[in-house]
Amino acid sequence: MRAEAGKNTIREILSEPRVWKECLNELERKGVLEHLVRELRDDLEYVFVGCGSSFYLAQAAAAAWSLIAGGSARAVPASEVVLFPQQLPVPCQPVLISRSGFTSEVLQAANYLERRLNIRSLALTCGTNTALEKIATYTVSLPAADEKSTVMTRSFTSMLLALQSLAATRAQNRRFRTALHELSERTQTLLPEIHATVRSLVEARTFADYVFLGHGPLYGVAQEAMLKVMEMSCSYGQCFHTLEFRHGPKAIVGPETLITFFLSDSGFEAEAGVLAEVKDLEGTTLVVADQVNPTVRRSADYLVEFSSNVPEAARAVALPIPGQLLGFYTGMKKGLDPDEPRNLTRVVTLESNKDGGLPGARA
Ligand code: F1P
Repeated sequence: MRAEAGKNTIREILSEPRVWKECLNELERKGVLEHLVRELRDDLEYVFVGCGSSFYLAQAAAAAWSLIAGGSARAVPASEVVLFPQQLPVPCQPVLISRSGFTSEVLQAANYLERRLNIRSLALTCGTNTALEKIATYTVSLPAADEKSTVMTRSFTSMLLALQSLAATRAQNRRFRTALHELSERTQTLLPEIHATVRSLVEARTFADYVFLGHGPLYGVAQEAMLKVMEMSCSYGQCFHTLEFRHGPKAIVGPETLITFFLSDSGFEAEAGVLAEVKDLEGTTLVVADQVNPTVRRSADYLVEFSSNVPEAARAVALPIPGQLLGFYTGMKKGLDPDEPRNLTRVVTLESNKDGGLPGARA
């Protein structure tokens, strides 16, 4: 294994709270969000679009958007926009998310929305001079959150943070925008403890497979945690809405399966019921929450408790960190290099077909 294995990825994960603050300050200094609130439609359904981690980010953002700004919102993989455009609500307010700004499916979706449907879209990226910004009507870029690594970590949380701040700006909720700054400070303080908890979990135990559970904005967070473990450690991961786990997937529970619960406020009691059942079946549990009660504490083999005291939706920005660290240290333990994940490239670009669309896609 490279002597420098994982150097970039761990540095980028541990920089997240500082980078969040940098991004928020930059957005506020330039008045970017206030301008967008004036330009974007507020009477249409928001459709968040992305691929891979950026799709899971879109899922978390869509759920948080409804909680913070009200109104309906959904997340759609960019490939679905291209292959099944009929499912899109038209008109809508699209938000296209892509760290690189060069992912082919996202570019295809942007072209379809802007040039076929004549819809003005917002692009959110960490790149500069990207292909995406040449298509989208509006672009927000967060270069401070970009990564050298293939896998997305701080770009995921920083772009989610920006979208939450946009939602709070639209809702004229100054308290929420302040809470996002407080979350950055709280997470900075807690980071060494989170780091130590996850590192000791991986050093102490080896698991056959991984399950991640969450509801609301934390479902997208659970999806992303699953992807981090798959990408960085080549392990088998699955993700479900927490209460959905009872409807069949619970059959796989055993000591060799690590089941991570991202506990919400809104669903806390119901989610804690699933946690108790998993413990009764001798599953191994990692609980990630803001605050827990003694019953949940007893059912948590491993516990990350943020005690952030910020609104529930805002915490979705910080809760991905334990999942990122779990993927990182599991990969390192297996002798892999998280900076160079197997089979992956940093950007997925596809040759267009003769009509300029995705290979195999009808024009
Ligand atoms: C999204 C993405 C990542 C994945 C890998 C390839 O890219 O699919 O989610 O981890 O890095 O790219 P982007 O559209 O956000 O640049």
